[in-house]
Amino acid sequence: MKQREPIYVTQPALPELEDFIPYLREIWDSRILTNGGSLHQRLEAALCEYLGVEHISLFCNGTQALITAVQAAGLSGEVITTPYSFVATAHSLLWNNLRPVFVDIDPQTLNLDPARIEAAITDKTTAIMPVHCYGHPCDVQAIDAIARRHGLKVIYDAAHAFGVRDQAGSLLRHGDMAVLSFHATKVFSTFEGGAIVCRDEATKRHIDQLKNFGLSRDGSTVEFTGSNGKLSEVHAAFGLLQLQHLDQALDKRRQIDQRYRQGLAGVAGIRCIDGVGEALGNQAYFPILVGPDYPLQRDQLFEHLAAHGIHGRRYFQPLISSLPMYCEQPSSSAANLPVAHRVVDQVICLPIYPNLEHDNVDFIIELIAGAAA
Ligand code: T4K
Repeated sequence: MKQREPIYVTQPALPELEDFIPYLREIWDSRILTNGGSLHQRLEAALCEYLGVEHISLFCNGTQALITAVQAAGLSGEVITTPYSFVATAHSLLWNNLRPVFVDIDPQTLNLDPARIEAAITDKTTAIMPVHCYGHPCDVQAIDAIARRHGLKVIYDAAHAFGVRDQAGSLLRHGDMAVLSFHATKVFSTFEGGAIVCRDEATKRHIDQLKNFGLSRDGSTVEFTGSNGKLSEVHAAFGLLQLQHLDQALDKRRQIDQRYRQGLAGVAGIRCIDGVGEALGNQAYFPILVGPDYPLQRDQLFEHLAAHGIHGRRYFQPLISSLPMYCEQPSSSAANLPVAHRVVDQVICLPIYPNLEHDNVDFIIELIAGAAA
């Protein structure tokens, strides 16, 4: 068998290094390195246009953006969220002294199950924080309707959902705010980075102050207990350059996604996750569920792939609700979260990234199908 380089769950698509130099020269010439310089402003404008949203505030990472979004929303008490996500989702609540209340996920979308949300609402609930997991849309209509009925805010953790559209436009236009991650492992990256998409200029101004220590706009005083969430000019420059290549990168992801789906379609016990209500996906992840009809258990398949140099990930194991700082809460009980517990024992995210060669995709498909044969 041909010797292959190890293949990881993702790999950033980098532009030519030479193309980055003019941006660096601009920074060297201006000597403005951070604090909302011109590249930062250009990236905000470019992202508003690319994503089809009106107000965006850039951040140094998605976690700080989430923490600040929650702070800007002025929440108290309890926030309903999903156990099936990266830990940053719930951590952003703890950082704001809020109690996450975990609600189970929908078995089809793996997103917060709207049918279970209302039973978890108490007189302390002030918001819902759903996650568009793997970039696939939550049931935004149902969630937004519940929020309106109960006077709750909605902050979407849209860390995976860059560029995803539903029938009417950007998925990011739902809820009071939507939070993006531009981490190296995301479809659009600024090395580290993130953003809050919000609905009006006043909220954006407030967020811009919160990410800048709470300083007043003229810098003469401090109005809020803000933090430092700013994105530097070098990061913004990389974002501007990445954006030029993004459509091409997304096309390559789509081809790989299609290849996996076709190749795995006939393999009993393997289920590929579809984006429900998605007009345009971003193919950020390729999760499969290894069901009881497959001859190997999930961990056996995971090890089988790893033995052949294919390093998928079991995102999102362990469930957030199983982690030490969350597991004592009543909503964390396994009985409250049966779907999340089942899915987290079945999932493998297979490698997907723009430069993943098609023969490697075929090799991964063969390994999965071959083990079933
Ligand atoms: N909300 C959700 C739903 C999230 O998924 C995340 C982050 C956040 C909020 C918070 O956003 P940020 O604060 O991160 O902006 C990764 C990422 O660190 C994290 O951003 C991401 N979610 C999470 C799902 O995955 P790890 O620990 O799995 O990453 P790591 O370093 O093991 O990378 C995975 C693979 O990617 C490596 O095996 C190789 C490859 N890789 C990675 C990096 C960092 C590269 O090729 N180059 C790289 O620079 O957490």
